Amino acid sequence: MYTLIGSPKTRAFRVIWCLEELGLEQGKDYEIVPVMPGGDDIKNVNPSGKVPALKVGDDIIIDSVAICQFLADRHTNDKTSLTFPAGSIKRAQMDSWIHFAADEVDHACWVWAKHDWIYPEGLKAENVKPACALEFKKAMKHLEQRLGDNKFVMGDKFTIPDILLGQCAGWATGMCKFEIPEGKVADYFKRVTRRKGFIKAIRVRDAAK
Ligand SMILES: N[C@@H](CCC(=O)N[C@@H](CS)C(=O)NCC(=O)O)C(=O)O
Repeated sequence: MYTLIGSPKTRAFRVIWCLEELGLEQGKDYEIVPVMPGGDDIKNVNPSGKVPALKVGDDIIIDSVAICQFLADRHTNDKTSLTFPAGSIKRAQMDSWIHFAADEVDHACWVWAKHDWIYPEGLKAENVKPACALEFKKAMKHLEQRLGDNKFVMGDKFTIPDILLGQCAGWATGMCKFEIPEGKVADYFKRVTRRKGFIKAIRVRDAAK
């Protein structure tokens, strides 16, 4: 039984989506300790107080991307796979998409959030939010170019970066009010968020405290 530490309203949601895509079930295969950042439950396992973390037996894995990579590697089988073998070109290309999601998309949304509601008044800087909107717009252009006519970022196969990008798109539209360009990019996000795994993860999120 895995223990996911972190409220499903945080980046822990990515991990829930990943678990559900892999066919793992809450209560049977994983449980959630739905805490917000900074409390003792998380500080006891991660000094920064950031969520999520995953408890695997006596071990702890910190960081949503590392957790998703671990789960995808461990639970790949004939029916389900969210990744490619380590050392393959496909794996390196998938990893490149993961860094794109983290550096260009997550970053724009997260810095926006810091300068909107996370930092205290004295630390919020003028013009940072419009700069983040610009960075996001550029990232969406790059996404459109790299995606081409593919169904998912790695082609026909749905993989971890699709989870990261799909979750960030929720922040972008819901929290930051950034625009998702119509056409290939909007269609891609619709495809990703219509998946059964996403719908199940939303149910888990909404049922959590
Ligand atoms: N790269 C980390 C980032 C973790 C992170 O920043 N989580 C947020 C919640 S979504 C948090 O705990 N923030 C508290 C803080 O920045 O102090 C990951 O993907 O897990």
